[in-house]
Amino acid sequence: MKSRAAVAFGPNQPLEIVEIDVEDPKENEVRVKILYTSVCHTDAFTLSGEDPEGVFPAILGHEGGGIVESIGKGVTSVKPGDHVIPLYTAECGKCKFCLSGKTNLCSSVRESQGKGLMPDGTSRFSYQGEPIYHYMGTSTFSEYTVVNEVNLVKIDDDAPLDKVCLLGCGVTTGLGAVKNTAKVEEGAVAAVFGLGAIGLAAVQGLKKANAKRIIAIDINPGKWELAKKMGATDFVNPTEYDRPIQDVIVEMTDGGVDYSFECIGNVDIMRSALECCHKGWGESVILGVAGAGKEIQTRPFQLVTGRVWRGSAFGGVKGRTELPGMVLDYMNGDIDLDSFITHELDFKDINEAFDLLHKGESIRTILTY
Ligand code: NAD
Ligand code: DAO
Ligand code: ZN
Repeated sequence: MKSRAAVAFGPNQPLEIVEIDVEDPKENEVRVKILYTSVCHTDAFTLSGEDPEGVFPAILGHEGGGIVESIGKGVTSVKPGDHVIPLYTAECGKCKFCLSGKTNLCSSVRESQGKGLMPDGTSRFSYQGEPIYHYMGTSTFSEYTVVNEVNLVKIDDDAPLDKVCLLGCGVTTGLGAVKNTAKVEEGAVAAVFGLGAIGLAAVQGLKKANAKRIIAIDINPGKWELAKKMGATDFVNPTEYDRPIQDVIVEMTDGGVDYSFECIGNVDIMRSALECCHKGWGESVILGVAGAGKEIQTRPFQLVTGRVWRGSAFGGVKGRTELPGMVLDYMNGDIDLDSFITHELDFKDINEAFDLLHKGESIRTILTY
């Protein structure tokens, strides 16, 4: 079938809206009509050419919501007409990882997904007869996309897809990092570095966990207002200090925070986030995705003296199991998604959504097909 898509033909080029061909779903695959998508910093990161797994031409996009159009042989968990959210973190429920009870990473389609292909080693997308790569198992920047059944979760039919599409990445990641990865307890003192959607969701998660103090750190003070609305209690702009920001935070907190979250993708700030943690028990969670070849550094003594460094992908959330409940939490008012939506645009203006993110003017832009 024909589909409108925003194709990334090469790194650092604007996306081009073209009409592509989308094949029928094969065995264990589902074709989804995407109704809404938003743009996450990870899409911008891959488009920049810094992503070691980035391949071109590709159809990016991993925060979306839509309706099942057709299913391939063997698909049992969804049917045409179901409302769904694509998942870049698959959940097969059967692999060693899914059965471990220790991680949300699933190995079932990992290899092909990382290559921008479906498990049979081919793509379902083409333009003028040439294949176009998939992205993160989701490719929500196409009106019709094909995903593996394990990369899809059915949600409540009454949930507004133009809002709950945000649970496909950023908000779930921040909330989950606090609840599942750090397991923050009541009364904790925490610092969040970077107040985009991921960091703001971490702030929201900390508020839900009844953290006593939530220190919000960003070089863009335009982010304070939303951070405050989400529950931040203190605001720090690193550009106002001429000494390491970890020293500032350690002083503010009588020795350091119990938990910190790096939500930027900057390896220097990852170090600051670790080193602002309290000796003996402070834990730092890396959420930001750093560029190809970047490495983190600290003195081993920081770990010897009890600080812990962790990382979190999709907030440790198992999408097919947990997302339906999070959608209901939004519908019941227990999760705020609306505050993240700073802009709404037509899908054809997708490059403007990238510009808004780069300029720090948006948190999330909802694009309507
Ligand atoms: P964003 O661009 O909207 O937000 C980043 C924020 O960091 C901005 O507010 C910016 O002003 C701030 N910032 C930049 N440099 C800073 C510095 N030196 N000190 C303090 N603040 C600084 O991005 P986003 O969509 O919220 O994504 C954030 C990061 O999380 C990205 O690296 C993205 O790839 C990653 N991510 C990870 C996961 C995961 O599962 N781990 C999921 C989604 C996104
Ligand atoms: O299973 O080996 C693996 C890799 C899974 C990739 C997880 C990526 C998480 C961070 C990327 C942010 C996506 C928006
Ligand atoms: Zn994302």
